[in-house]
Amino acid sequence: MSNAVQTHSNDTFKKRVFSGIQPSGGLTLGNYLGAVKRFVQMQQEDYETIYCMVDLHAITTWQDPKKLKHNTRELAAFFIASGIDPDKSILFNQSGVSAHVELGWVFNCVARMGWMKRMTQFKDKAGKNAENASLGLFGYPALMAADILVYHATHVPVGDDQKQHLELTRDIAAKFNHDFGVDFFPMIEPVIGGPAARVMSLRDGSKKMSKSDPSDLSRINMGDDADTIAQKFRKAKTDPDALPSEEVGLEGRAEAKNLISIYAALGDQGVSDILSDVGGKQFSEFKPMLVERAVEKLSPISQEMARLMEDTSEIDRVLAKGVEKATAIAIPVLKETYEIVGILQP
Ligand code: AQP
Repeated sequence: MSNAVQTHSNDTFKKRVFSGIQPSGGLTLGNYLGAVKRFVQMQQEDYETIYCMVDLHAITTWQDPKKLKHNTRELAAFFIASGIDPDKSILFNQSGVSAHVELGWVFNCVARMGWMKRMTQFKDKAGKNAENASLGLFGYPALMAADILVYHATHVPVGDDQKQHLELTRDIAAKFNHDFGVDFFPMIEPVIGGPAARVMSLRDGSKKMSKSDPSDLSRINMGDDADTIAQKFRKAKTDPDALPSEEVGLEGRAEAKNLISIYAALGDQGVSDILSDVGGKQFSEFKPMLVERAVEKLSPISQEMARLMEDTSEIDRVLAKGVEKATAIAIPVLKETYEIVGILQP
């Protein structure tokens, strides 16, 4: 490798998507509508797509070693069953490509403590006992920046909760480029939006639907059967009023807005189109429509996940191939980064 530092102009980066999900057990409708459904759409568009099971992120909070491998394979099954085609997208687990951690270390040295301290996800996850949180949880966003930038990815589809981490990724790329006088890392474009950018709890419309919520009734899990889905939507919190015909009528009605948004996202429709159809209906009429649509959409995914998990050798083959393809992109970026930083590579 030459000693010359290679630079890039921002518009010469290939259109490349990167995103990941933690195999921390339990997948929700929020992960599907907020993330994976968009991953599948972007795979069909004009992008090279790279999707990752971020197992090293998962261990920033305690993971049972007896379950982590199972959860990683199950997450791969979820990706594939939802429509990620391993021949079109690169699908792999993060720990298989050690360049993530190496670039993550460089970014630990670029990111500032003050930036990290502002991260609301750290504050939420660490809770009141931040002194006892792992150093990994604190440094999570620097590793996340490395996950993305080690592929020179340009677009990152995520749910709304990840917005702040993506802003930090841009800050890290900008500071690196500035400090070393290069134009090496791209300014990523977050891809966030649509009716399901933030799917809320079915029990409390002010909280994100989340796998770690103590109430199972708060979420739809990707493995829930039709009866369970029906029961959870039946019990979902609502208000006594009829549904409005226009979006403005959802203001101040977080639970109603959430159920309508889920219905819209499941059917690839806009919220206003839905409201022009269902405006005036009571929840007792609307909820069965929601159940029908959710079961129709989610049951085939659950069934395919179960099939893939019967013999996991197919998943393991896909991931091994994914690691190979991802490594081929990541290593040159890492080497060039070391070159820029001045690290000796004998
Ligand atoms: N409720 C949600 N609405 C929209 N998008 C969501 N995502 C997660 N929940 C929602 C998106 O899914 C992707 C993977 O997220 P992750 O691996 O970071 O999982 P998470 O955010 O940790 O998921 P949970 O369920 O919220 O876990 P806990 O309870 O542990 O915090 C991301 O793109 C995320 O935006």
